[in-house]
This record gives sequence, structure tokens and C-alpha cells, in this order.
Amino acid sequence: MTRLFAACLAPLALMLAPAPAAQAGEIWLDFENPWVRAHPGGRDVTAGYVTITLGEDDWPDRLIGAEIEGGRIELHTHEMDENGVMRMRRIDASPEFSHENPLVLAPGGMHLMIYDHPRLEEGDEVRITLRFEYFGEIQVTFPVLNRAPGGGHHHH
Ligand SMILES: [Cu+2]
Repeated sequence: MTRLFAACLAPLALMLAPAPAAQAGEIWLDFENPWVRAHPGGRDVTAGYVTITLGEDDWPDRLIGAEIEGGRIELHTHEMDENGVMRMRRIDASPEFSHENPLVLAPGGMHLMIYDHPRLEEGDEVRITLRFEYFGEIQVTFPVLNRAPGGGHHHH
């Protein structure tokens, strides 16, 4: 009886042991509401959006690139030109973001511009590799939607 109890306890003790030192400073990234807009009728260009949050103890980071199989991605931002018109502009990297200031890719702001990809429709899913200056690469699954998730939120 005693022996059985001890044997059962051992794996539990292992699970409760503190994380190894190598993991203590591990970075985590949280990807909230990733989505790619379904290709608008007659167009072969679309965009992807996501909010990226860093852990409390993580170094600030920057998004420096993105890749998609079967297509091509550019980082874009929206900026007001001298005539007060919003225009898209290609950028090499996002501004630095941190735990307190998540990186928000959203309609009307920064986005992943997707070119040359076969037609995407609501219900599809795409995997996009996001490349960060400090963190490195990570692959994220983006559902394809006709409109922004979480309704009731409008961007102009
Ligand atoms: Cu764009």
C-alpha cells in the first residue's frame, strides 16, 4: 500500500517541480483575434489582422516580416497624406511593442497585405509565419472571415 502510494506520488512531484532555469526567461506571445479578410469580389489582394501581446517580463519586440505559403506578404501601415487622405504604405518593421503596448494590426491601421494568393473565402484557414526581431519566427493560424470578428466594433 505504501509503496503504491509512493509510486503514484512520484510523477506528481515531477509535475510540481519548478520549471527548469532554461524556461524561466522564456518569451510568450499571445495572438488575439487573428483573421484574414476573404478576398473581395474581383480582387486578388487582401489583408490579415491580429493583436499581439508580449509577456510581462519580455523584451520589447518588433514584427519584421511575414510569410504565407502560396502568396506573398508585405507589412503595411495606413497614414494620412498631406491632403488628409489615408494611404497605405509599405514598412520594413512595426514599431516596437511591449507588454503594456500590444501590437495591433487592424483595419485602418497596420496590416499584413497578402498578394498573389489563391482565392480565400469565409471558412478557409491560412497559416502565416510571423517573424520578430527578437523572438524569431512563429506560425499562426488565421481564419478567413468576411468581416472583423467580435462584431459591433467598427473601424473607419
Ligand atoms: Cu495594405
